[in-house]
Amino acid sequence: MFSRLRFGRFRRPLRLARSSVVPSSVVYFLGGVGAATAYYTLNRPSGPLFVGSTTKLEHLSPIEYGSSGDFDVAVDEITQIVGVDHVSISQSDIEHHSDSYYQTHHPKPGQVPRVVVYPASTEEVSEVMKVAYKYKVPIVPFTGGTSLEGQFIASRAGITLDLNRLDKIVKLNELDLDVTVQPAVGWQDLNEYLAPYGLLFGPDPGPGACIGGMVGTSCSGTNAARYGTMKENVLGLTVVLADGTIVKTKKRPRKSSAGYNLTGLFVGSEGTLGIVTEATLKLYVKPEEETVAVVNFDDIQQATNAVSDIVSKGIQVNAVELLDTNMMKCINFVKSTSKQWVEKPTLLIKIGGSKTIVGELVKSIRDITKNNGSSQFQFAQTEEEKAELWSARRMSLWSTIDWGKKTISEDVKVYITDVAVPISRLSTVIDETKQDLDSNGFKYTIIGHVGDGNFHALVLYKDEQADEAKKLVGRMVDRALENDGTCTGEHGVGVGKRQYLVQEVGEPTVDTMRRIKLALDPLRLLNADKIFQIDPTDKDH
Ligand SMILES: Cc1cc2nc3c(=O)[nH]c(=O)nc-3n(C[C@H](O)[C@H](O)[C@H](O)COP(=O)(O)OP(=O)(O)OC[C@H]3O[C@@H](n4cnc5c(N)ncnc54)[C@H](O)[C@@H]3O)c2cc1C
Ligand SMILES: *[C@@H]1O[C@H](CO)[C@@H](O)[C@H](O)[C@H]1NC(C)=O
Ligand SMILES: CC(=O)N[C@H]1CO[C@H](CO)[C@@H](O)[C@@H]1O
Repeated sequence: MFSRLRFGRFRRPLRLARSSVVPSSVVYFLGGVGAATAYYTLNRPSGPLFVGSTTKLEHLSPIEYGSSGDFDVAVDEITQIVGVDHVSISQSDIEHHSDSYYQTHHPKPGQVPRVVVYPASTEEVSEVMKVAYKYKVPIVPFTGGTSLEGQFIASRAGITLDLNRLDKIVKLNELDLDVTVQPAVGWQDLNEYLAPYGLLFGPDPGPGACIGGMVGTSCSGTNAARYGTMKENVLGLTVVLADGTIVKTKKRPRKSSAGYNLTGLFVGSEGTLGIVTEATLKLYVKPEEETVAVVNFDDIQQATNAVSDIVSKGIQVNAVELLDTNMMKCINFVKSTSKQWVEKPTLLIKIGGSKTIVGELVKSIRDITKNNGSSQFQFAQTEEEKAELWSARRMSLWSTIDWGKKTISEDVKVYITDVAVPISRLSTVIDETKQDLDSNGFKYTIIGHVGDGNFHALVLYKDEQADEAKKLVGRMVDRALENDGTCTGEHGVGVGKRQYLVQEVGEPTVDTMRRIKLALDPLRLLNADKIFQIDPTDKDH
């Protein structure tokens, strides 16, 4: 009933047991002075940690981090590493790293970082993690803070590692169409830097998002229809693991069959497996011409049918965004653009390529949308109008909130949903969702990256409607899953969608993820409680 395994860089035995002779909790202790060694003793009935292929939640015992004395010593040692100016306990820093208005999941009282640390290099991050590992201090990595599912909540009130000093573009390889950057480079700044070279980087999530967090959530945005999501755009990563080990997943080849795809493992891991300190990204040549068509329909079904048709005919658009009637009303209402728009379901379609290709594409798209009942097909007339149009789309969340504040109440809340389904199912799912929202009296807007079958209902609600809103979101997820979809197309799981992940992929799959988590982060230090539960006492649903 007893097995011995070896693990970790210290090559000390990992002891596993399931007899009732040992105490009932996982016992961690330091083997020798400063040696960061973990002994696990488990006596949970269903078996120890590294027996079998997966790790169920009930196999684990409650997490035990270092004492508050250990924490203080750790902060002292970390201060030696990064310098006193780069360790903060100021109220504004703590708040900035605790929550944001538009997250769908907010921290509970006490779920705030005790200290915010700003390292300056991969080596410093590694040294900091060695200390964190030694004293068992929980760590949350942070870059732009724009994630939406509670991904950066300091659920264990430890250290938040803000990577904003790692903001350099390391190397552009123009001929190879790739660039290596540090994690705090923002996607907008990166595109500004690339513009003079005639190049671009595809993924375009929330304004202010940075590469580190974008790798974290495997984000996408309006451009995914053409350039793919973060998953398709990362060639290699430098990652600091929980014990401070630095790994580089790949060099820069476009393809490789060399071993496990560790790059793919870290993309979308939400800071739970390692800290990204460098990323090599794929770039694209900017299209010679790009134009934006604005197409109105009488109902949303026609619009989604048209998109389905465009996609199934293999017509390459650079982006295709759906805005429902409410969203168009809202843009007009808050005057986010100087122009007034037709208040009908609208597709914004970005069409790009060489001059001749654009001409051809426009013709096909005009035909398809017309055959599917479009009532109007217009182009953005000028560069400014084009820019304004996309900014209206980009501002849609804030416009919706603004609309809610002015028409519902100053302290209105917004629930941002993110389901994605195969494109042929999109109209049904949107339709049923709208009916559900309307019949329950919610105000909302819908925007969608419909080329990818992904849409967001931005549901406005008052505090007293919170439970009802949650149930509604649950039904929306059920609907997406029944239609072979996912609970999150691009925002990730965080804390908010953990139960939906289980519903979507099943227990054995989540248990496999949990095994990978424990293999790389045995002390459960890195962004604890995100994506799935790692502590049986965590009942937060
Ligand atoms: C107005 C608005 C619009 C948005 N639109 C979109 C959209 O269209 N598409 C989309 O996909 N998303 C969208 N988002 C969500 C958000 O922008 C993305 O989730 C983005 O990827 C988060 O990046 P960030 O730098 O803000 O990450 P953060 O919020 O700082 O972190 C996100 C996660 O990554 C982890 N992390 C951060 N840095 C690192 C690192 N160096 N190494 C390892 N892990 C790390 C964090 O611990 C956390 O789990 C939107 C958000 C807003 C507010
Ligand atoms: C590995 O994963 C990355 C990131 O998800 C992806 O871009 C790449 O294509 C994958 N590589 C291989 C060889 O599968
Ligand atoms: C539902 C519908 O009217 N779909 C039509 C969209 O347009 C294409 C032609 O481009 C038709 O084949 C579809 O029937």
